[in-house]
Amino acid sequence: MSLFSKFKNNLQKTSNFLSSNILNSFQSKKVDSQTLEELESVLISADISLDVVEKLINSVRKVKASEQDITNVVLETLAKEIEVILQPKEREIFVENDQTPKILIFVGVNGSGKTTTIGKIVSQIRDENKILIAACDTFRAAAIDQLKSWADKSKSDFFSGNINQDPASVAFQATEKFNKEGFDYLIIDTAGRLSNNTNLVNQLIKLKNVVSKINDKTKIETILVLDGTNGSNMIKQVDIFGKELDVTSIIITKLDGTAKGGALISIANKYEIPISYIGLGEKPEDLISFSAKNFSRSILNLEA
Ligand SMILES: Nc1nc2c(ncn2[C@@H]2O[C@H](COP(=O)(O)OP(=O)(O)OP(=O)(O)O)[C@@H](O)[C@H]2O)c(=O)[nH]1
Ligand SMILES: [Mg+2]
Repeated sequence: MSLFSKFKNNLQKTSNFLSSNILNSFQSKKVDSQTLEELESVLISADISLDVVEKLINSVRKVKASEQDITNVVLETLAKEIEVILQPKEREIFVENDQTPKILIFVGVNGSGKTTTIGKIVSQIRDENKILIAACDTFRAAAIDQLKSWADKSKSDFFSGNINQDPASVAFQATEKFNKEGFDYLIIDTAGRLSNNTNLVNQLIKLKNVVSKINDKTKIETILVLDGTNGSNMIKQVDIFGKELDVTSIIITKLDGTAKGGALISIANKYEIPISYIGLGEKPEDLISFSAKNFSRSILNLEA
């Protein structure tokens, strides 16, 4: 299956919602205040933020009434405008032929898809790389087992501590192992919540500081995993995690399960942080490098 078909097939909830409602709005084949108002309401319902909606409406306003196929021109105009917003945020974490080792710390609220995303990434890059996976989610035993099974499947090295051990101390030990044994990547899974009243973000800052203290040579990527079905509530999470943890990239999961995929555009518009992958299902191959063009055309049901 081509990369574009994958986008198109798995973003159908959002694209069905958007394209069918936009088609409905422009039944009159006119671009006037009424159709623009209807379009505005459709875009807002897909969890696209107001400032972005305004930009999009302004671009559609310029569509000439003389156009033969108004709806198609409207969809093309929207796709282009959305692509312009998304384009600067495209970013690959694993660049081909880039041999520099990296430490990747995955953060995000519970259930956002951190552990699954790590599993998918490791399955995709294991052939060319020596990977150490560290289970710094010490909150639940099941979390450690879940990560271990992905490590086993991909034949990656696995490091874990004890249940309820301080996550930063597990990260410390894992980084020591990483330093000594010549790995390409250290991938750190963290908990989305903690057993005591410790503030999650403070605990993660501590973990990151510990890692950078015992390894100040390797680049640390902090990757924020967001649950796409949360729609515009994802914004709150970027606000909470983004600044204090100096997040270097965002991954949005579960976009196969929501009609609110438009929220991704709001995030791209609001923050400088790039988007590296999107999750379009539960299988390893369902984690896909983010592409501005594929995303913007798919959610409007247009061809590649
Ligand atoms: N449909 C779909 N499901 C996904 C995707 N990514 C993750 N999931 C599912 O979401 C659920 C939660 O994923 P986890 O990886 O356990 O989430 P987590 O962030 O590690 O959660 P905690 O460990 O509790 O903090 C699992 O059932 C995953 O299979 C995706 O892209 N699409
Ligand atoms: Mg987890």
